Amino acid sequence: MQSKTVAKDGFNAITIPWSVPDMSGFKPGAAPEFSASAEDIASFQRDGVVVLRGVMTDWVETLRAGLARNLVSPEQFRFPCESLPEGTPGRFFDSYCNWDLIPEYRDFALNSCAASMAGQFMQSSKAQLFHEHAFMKDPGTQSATPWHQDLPYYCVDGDQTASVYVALDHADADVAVRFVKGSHRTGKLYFPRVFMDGSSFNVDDDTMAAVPDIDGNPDQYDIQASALEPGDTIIFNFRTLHGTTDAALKSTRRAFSMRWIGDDVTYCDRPGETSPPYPGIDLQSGDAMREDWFPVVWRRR
Ligand SMILES: O=C(O)CCC(=O)C(=O)O
Ligand SMILES: [Fe+2]
Repeated sequence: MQSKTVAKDGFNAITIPWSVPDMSGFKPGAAPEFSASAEDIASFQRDGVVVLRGVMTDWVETLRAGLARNLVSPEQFRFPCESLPEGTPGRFFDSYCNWDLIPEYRDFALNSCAASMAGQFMQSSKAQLFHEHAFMKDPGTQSATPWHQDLPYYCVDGDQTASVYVALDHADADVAVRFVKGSHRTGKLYFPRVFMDGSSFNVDDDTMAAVPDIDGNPDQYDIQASALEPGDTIIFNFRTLHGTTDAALKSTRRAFSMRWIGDDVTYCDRPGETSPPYPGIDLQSGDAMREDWFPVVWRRR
């Protein structure tokens, strides 16, 4: 049976240290180029989210194999986290910052059209790889992914951001990740939350507030929720609010999210610990993100 790896602090456990990615063998410009439609780019800019059906179908098996490797020995990879209290039905596993350790993730990062996709949707001249985040919920799980924005967890600021989220299983609309359309444009940032119980952290950051009660006031929010099939891909801004309900999962739900940063993104020295933490990054707020740690995978031609 798979043993549970409970991170020391609930999450963000440094099991193995961060190291500068080895980019040997990477050929800039060799990955296939995505061709985003003007209409989809406009939707993404307006809503902070766009769903592209079936565009990563060819990568589903590769990413599933990578996640399987991650799950065989979670402690051999970075930031393994179990987000269900002991005795709760199901399993909610996630892990991040392993693209340089898991060959299948690396293959996707460097050889798929994901970087060009992110670059085009961000309307950026380049796409820099920030990190990746893999998720798995087992059948029977009845635990919401709490509504959150990703930016408040991160040591970056800017508007040209995109996660390329690839669904690796079918998910009914009631258990798939949902988005608040337009929430990336309000200028508001909300405290990051622990997935285990939804509690806020870094609450002494006076630039942020608690995430509002979105499910209690559905009329006030334009919520996008739709069923997903393996290979369906969601592009969303790091500021876009997203989360799930706590409806029981009937089947396994795996997903792979790759985080990309564009031209206007700079380092942001947040008051509390960020997730991921990047000890030794040696940057000041406003500095460009260093390209040796966060490689430029795509440049506009
Ligand atoms: O799939 C989920 O439940 C959460 C995904 C998420 O929060 C993300 O990709 O940033
Ligand atoms: Fe998220």
